[in-house]
Amino acid sequence: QTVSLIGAPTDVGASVRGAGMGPDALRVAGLAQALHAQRFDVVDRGNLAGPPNPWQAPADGVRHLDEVVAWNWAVYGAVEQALAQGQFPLLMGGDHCLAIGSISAVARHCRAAGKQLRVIWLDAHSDVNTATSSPTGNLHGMPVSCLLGHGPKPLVGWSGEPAAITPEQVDFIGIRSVDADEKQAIRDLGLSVYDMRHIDEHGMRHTMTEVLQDVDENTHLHVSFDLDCLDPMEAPGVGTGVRGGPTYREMQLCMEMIADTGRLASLDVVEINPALDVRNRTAELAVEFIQSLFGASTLAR
Ligand code: DIR
Ligand code: MN
Ligand code: MN
Ligand code: MN
Repeated sequence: QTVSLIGAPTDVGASVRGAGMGPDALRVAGLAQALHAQRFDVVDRGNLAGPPNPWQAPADGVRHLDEVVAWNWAVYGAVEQALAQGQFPLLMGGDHCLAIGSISAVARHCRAAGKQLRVIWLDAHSDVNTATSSPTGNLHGMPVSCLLGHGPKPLVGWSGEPAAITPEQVDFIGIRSVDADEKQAIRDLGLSVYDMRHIDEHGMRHTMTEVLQDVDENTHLHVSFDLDCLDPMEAPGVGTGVRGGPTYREMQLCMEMIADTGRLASLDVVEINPALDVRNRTAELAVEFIQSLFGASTLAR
């Protein structure tokens, strides 16, 4: 299959600058070459264009709404086009607000193709704030709400339905930072949050077995991979790191178990911040995990 690399170099959804350099960090870390070595065809579509970061304070509870809409619209179009061409869209962010456009396009595609969409959200944060609940106003903390139909109006309904996904379609892994009102939202919506305590108690293997148990031939698996999911000891190049994340080995197992389903069909790799990184280590780490997601294993050919 052909993997379509889509660069979205922006940090408009964040309040720490630098994630806009993520796409080039992944290129420099050899993402295309790594996938090519795994015998995938790779097309790098280059970077999407969008507005600069105006660096303004939040208005009505959200920062940079117009810019976030513009960037997501570009992402939506590129992901939609890749899927229409039968390619695998790999979004290189950019901050996590870009998952709104990416997953909205995937949801629309799945409905047209009669596929069952499942989203795996790998993150330290639950990203289910709204304009009223958010303590920061940053839209990278709200993409899940937007996808569930509860975001600011201009960011909702892009999939062609009021909500791109329902709460049953998303599982969160690695969570350890949830704002006060997000806790209530998680309960009210009935979201499946496998937090770090769950992973501590049950292990990554059991956790992923639960998450993947009803994936079948008709499933389209989308992974939305926020690099701050990892422990900051492993991945220092992120804007909002939280200690106590999965180890390198735990995350590798998570990726390998997803790969084993054979159903991974689209991917976001977001929140790499080269301005805070150590010799591009976080992008290099991301490339290793992406290789595992695409089926690399120590002993299999
Ligand atoms: C925080 C941080 N919960 C917020 N969110 C982040 O701003 O809503 N998400 N960093 O990745
Ligand atoms: Mn996130
Ligand atoms: Mn995060
Ligand atoms: Mn369990």
